[in-house]
Amino acid sequence: MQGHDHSKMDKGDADTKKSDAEKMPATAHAEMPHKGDDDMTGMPHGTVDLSAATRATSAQKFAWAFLSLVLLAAGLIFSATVVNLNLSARDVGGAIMPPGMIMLRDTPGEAMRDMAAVDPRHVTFVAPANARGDNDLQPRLENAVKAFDLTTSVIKWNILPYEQVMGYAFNQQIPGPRIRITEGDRVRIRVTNNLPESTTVHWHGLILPNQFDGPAEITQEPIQPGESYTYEFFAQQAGTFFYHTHDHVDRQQALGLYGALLIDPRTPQNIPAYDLEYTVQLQEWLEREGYTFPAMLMEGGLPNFFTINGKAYPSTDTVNMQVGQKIRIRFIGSNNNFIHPMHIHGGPFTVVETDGNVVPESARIQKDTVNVGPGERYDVIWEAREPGKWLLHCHIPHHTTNNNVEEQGAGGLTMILNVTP
Ligand SMILES: [Cu+2]
Repeated sequence: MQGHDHSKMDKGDADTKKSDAEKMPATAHAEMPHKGDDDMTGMPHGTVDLSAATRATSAQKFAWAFLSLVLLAAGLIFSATVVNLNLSARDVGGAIMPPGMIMLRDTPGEAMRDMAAVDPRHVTFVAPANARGDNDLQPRLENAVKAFDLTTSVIKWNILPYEQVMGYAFNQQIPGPRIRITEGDRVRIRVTNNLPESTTVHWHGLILPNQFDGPAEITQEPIQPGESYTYEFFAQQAGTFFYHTHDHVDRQQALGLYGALLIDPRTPQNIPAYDLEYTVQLQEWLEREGYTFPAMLMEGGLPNFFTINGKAYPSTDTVNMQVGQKIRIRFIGSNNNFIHPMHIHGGPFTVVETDGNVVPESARIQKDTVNVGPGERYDVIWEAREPGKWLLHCHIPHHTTNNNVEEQGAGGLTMILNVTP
């Protein structure tokens, strides 16, 4: 078509258009005789063949292929300097990582699995929105041994009416059920693991045979999914203790695997009298876009929700008291990451027990704030001196917010001691 007479072509075009307009089928025009139709291509008249002009030469094709390969190689080399390309789908397939997690080329798949979100497909129970944790667990008597059953599983749990997390739970509640025994009891606790990963249980602070202490791979084989392990010991202490996972603790305890273990003394202890008691178990949570990640002090792992006994304020309990009454608060450091300076408004309390040990009268101190570090317990007795709503809360203000928002004056690690005259 090169060298085609444009005036002729234009004329032909005009003819064709005219013919089309005069009800000729569009396909028919190729057969139409055209005056002066002298091109050698056999192309329908009026069509311009530009293929020769746009067709790539071999040299051009080679250049593009070479450039593509160079860019691909550069991309791979750059990626290999930044991320770990050795990871396979078997290592981290399906893992959802927290936003902000730093994943460099030396980040192993195990670290990613450790920080990954709870897989929603592993949830086997949805707790009612108003369910509470820390319920009394009743023992069976087996030849004078108090026998308890604990079962781990993945559940959905409301920390607020509108905020549902996916947690690891003992007996489908967070915190796990309260085990309350008496000094001198022999206890047998059968732990069945229904988690997607292995676990164990540690009896924090107790004097017991080493094989029942719980550290995975150190004193026992981890309890594999679907398997059980029975712990048995004699309670020779009294006080406030707790139990928690001791296998991948940074993940599992941060997702809810802990519970109170209270041992009452066989004979009265030398601590001041009190009228009520309340146990406070602390936890940090990381919940983003419907996924629950184990909160931890790693980039991307910082918590945005905080709970007392599995609930964030304003869903925490309110304790009703009367002026003159005394309450024993048992603070349990079931929190995994932060030291929480727990403060009570309305006057000082007396620290009567630390880590399950009675504070001798001569060493007893009064405070209004006590730092509850991970693993620590503080038993304090607070007297209701004035009527009103007295706050019990963490004194790190971010820990008294829900996803950085205050609701009804507070959030997270806050609860109310409501004192009437
Ligand atoms: Cu705090």
